[in-house]
Amino acid sequence: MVTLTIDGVEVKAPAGSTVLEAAKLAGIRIPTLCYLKGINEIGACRICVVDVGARSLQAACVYPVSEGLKVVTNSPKVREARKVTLELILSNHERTCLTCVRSGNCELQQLANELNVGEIRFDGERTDLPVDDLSPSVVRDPNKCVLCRRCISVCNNVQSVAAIGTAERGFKTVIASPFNMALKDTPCVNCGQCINVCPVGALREKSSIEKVWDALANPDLHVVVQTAPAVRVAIGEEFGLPIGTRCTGKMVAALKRLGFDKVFDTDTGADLTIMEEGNELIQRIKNGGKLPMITSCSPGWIKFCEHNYPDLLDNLSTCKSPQNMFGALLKSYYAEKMGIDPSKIFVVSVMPCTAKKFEIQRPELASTGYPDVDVSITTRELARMIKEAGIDFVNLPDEEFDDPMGEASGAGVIFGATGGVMEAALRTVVDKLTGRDNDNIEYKEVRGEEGIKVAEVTLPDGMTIRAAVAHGLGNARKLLDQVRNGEAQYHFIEIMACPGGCVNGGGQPIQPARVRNTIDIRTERAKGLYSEDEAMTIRKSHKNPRIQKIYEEFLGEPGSHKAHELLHTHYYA
Ligand code: HC0
Ligand code: SF4
Repeated sequence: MVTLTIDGVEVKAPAGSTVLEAAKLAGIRIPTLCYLKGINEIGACRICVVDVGARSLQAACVYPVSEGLKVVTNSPKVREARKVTLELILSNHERTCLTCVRSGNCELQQLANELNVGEIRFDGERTDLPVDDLSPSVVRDPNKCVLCRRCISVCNNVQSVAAIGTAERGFKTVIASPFNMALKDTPCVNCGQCINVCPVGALREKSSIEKVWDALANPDLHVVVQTAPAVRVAIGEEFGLPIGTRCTGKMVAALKRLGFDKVFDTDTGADLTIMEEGNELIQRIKNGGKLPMITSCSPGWIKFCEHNYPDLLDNLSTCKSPQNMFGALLKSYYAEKMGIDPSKIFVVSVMPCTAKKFEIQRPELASTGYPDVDVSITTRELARMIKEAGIDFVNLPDEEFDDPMGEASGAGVIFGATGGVMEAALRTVVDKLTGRDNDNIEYKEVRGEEGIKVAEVTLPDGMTIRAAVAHGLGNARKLLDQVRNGEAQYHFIEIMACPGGCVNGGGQPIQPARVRNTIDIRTERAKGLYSEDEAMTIRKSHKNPRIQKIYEEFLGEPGSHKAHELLHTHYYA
């Protein structure tokens, strides 16, 4: 510990910490803009400057504490320096706040308010750059960019994709893709993590809201919606509820009020995925198939694999993602059952994910002759629709998913957290391999935020299933390099593109740095999913009566010809 004084207050802080961290311990808030704990700690924007008695003011987010250091965070000189910096940023900012997607949730707006910026004294030259909206998932508007570099850090350091970086110098500096390519032409995996860390409206999802309104207004269409596991524990944040609040019933009620003909649960698709993926794993183990088998439900991960590990494409499970399995089933089984022509069924998915917008466009995912899913919107877009429709979300009653596709198990629910797919799969695979209804269904080794998690399950016949889980593509890269080099042997690997899994997907409500710097939002949202699983009576996919019925009435057995036609696919390099 070192002792320093901040604004005359004596503070003890761990050696190696920064002035920003020490100030926090003393209850002193230093304003920041580019700083994002654990992701972007580079002192780029200089909003957090403080006086440490040196020749120039220093950035608190990178300045280390030392014994006897005297720091002043609040003096006319410090306040003026911060204000000038902010006014310079604002002078070249497209200030269309009223119509900006981040209005009300913009860290720059908040900062201007807090620093009491009443006028911008330096209105001068402006950059006017084209907006890149060619990606199916991400829109980049450089005119709103504040050059904080959070997006670069998350893309490079966390995701190890490096689709964006800085280009040019001085006033002309921009964040861009190599050779100024459109994002769609780069190895960008559409994960949207850059959107979630952007403090302003420079990055946003490609909105599909109007397509959904149009479908809902079209009397010729039967418009159904499916909601991903992670949406239910995050959407409440858009309406002021605490992070991780379970809002399943209210979400369903809101969707019914928006006018969807049926409201279904992607978790049912997740149960179906476990039936197919579990069967595929058992077959590969028994018949000497390609191992390790790797999950294929995260579309950001699939694209990453195609770009970076084409040699491992045969290791991917051939299962489509739950979103697409469920969509294919809606346009076949459900269409047949309800007597509706599949061409008239319009499937909307609500996902915590921006890469799902890319996934639904993949030509190989249209096995009924129609796209499995017609439009995919994010949690944020759904919240916008609910607000636009004037629905009082917080005071809605809880309502149930619709028959005949509405039932899901707890295994389907936990898909939304890292390790969830693995845990759900183990619940089924262990039962199938032992021929018993095992009680031990919580695989805590694969839960939590450790970057790479490993579990071993030894069966009564002595066989050990070796499983590994990675979340965030930087972690996936580490694990896959071990697999590639033969340093690690597993039967089954779960990979989710986003750190924390879907609960922290690129389409989830955006929490500002001041929240993310103090709370692990991934853990809070995951807790919501695990508690929903605990509250369910059916917690194994193969015990879900709805799933059993779908196999009985339509698919036959897991891995059947029909299941392969509708629920499986192949990816290409
Ligand atoms: Fe996920 Fe999914 S769990 S990818 O994270 O597998 O997006 O929530 O919907 O499809 O079910 C996202 C979340 C899903 C799918 C499911 C899987
Ligand atoms: Fe990088 Fe993901 Fe953003 Fe693409 S969507 S630029 S991969 S962070």
